[in-house]
Amino acid sequence: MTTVFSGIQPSGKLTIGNYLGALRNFVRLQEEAECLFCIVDLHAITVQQNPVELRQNTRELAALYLACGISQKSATLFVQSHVSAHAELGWLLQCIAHYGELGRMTQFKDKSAQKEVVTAGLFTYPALMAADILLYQTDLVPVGEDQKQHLELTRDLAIRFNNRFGETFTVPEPYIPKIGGKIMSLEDPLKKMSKSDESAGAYLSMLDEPDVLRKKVARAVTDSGRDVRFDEENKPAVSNLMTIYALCANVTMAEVEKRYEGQGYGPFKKDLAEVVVGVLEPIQQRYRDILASSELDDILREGAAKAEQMAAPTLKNVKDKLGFIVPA
Ligand code: ATP
Ligand code: LTN
Repeated sequence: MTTVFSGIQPSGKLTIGNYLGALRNFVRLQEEAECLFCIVDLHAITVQQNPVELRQNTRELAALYLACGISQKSATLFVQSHVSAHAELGWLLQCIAHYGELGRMTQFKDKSAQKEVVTAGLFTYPALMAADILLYQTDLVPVGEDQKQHLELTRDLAIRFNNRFGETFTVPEPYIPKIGGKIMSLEDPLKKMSKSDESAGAYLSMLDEPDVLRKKVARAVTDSGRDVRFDEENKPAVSNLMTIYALCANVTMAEVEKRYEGQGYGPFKKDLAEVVVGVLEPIQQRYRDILASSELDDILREGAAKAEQMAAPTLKNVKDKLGFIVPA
């Protein structure tokens, strides 16, 4: 059976980009594969986090996973710091990764660019991500397009380790949706939609109130002209909105173009807001119910226990291959 692993950082409110690029596909994959989904709190602290907020964001992200349809019966949901094998293999892979290749990661370059303080953890971040994935002999990693380079590094580290020490890790494949792999900002269609954008108008948060979603869609930038036509090069803003529409309404791009032919942007944006609200409102309702219940902590405890068991043989094998002795 195929093994799937993915992780999301508890570093703020998720956007519709996180949902369409990643989470939505997690829900689909859990029906057909052995799935592990992780809340990667160790990754979140590569930039400064407020402890009170981190604790809250972690529980909220767990509730959101469940509200989107991740089920304890079909998948293993857990918090990264609950399974110490992640930090442990993370260190071991830091000693396999090269300084130069980590320095070439564009996410590191972007995230360190405007910062006064850059932690060593932000730099070695991809080695920990590789550990997350390789611990479970993962075949498939569903992520957004921005993670492609990290996945390539993960594959390189697996291959390097296997070549040097003998077959140890499965070499994983990325699973990046062709449509929705990179949802763009509502204010600047050349920038990725990001939950850490300083302007809240740039993203649709999964937990924004319906009226806030409607306002943000109404204010989203469009391109010159008035045709609702998919053309990423000449109409990046409208094409991005059409992508969100097509994915939320489950229709093809051709169908979106047909529906709004000759109507201009106004009616399209009005309907887009309703289509988005239609997807997010039921998730928000379930989210509130789950967050208020006590089942969350039980699910995370059971998830960690299961993940720990699954990770143990790989970690043991890696230590053995490296030449560590077993304590007497
Ligand atoms: P930030 O934007 O705050 O830097 P992030 O959203 O990129 O963080 P995560 O929350 O860990 O970081 O991302 C979770 C998943 O969502 C990843 O698989 C990532 O590739 C995907 N993702 C993030 N932003 C988008 C986007 N705009 N479009 C599609 N997928 C995205
Ligand atoms: N680096 C990813 C989050 C992440 C991840 C993972 C994704 C950490 N570990 C393992 C897939 C598999 C991000 O910043 N979005």
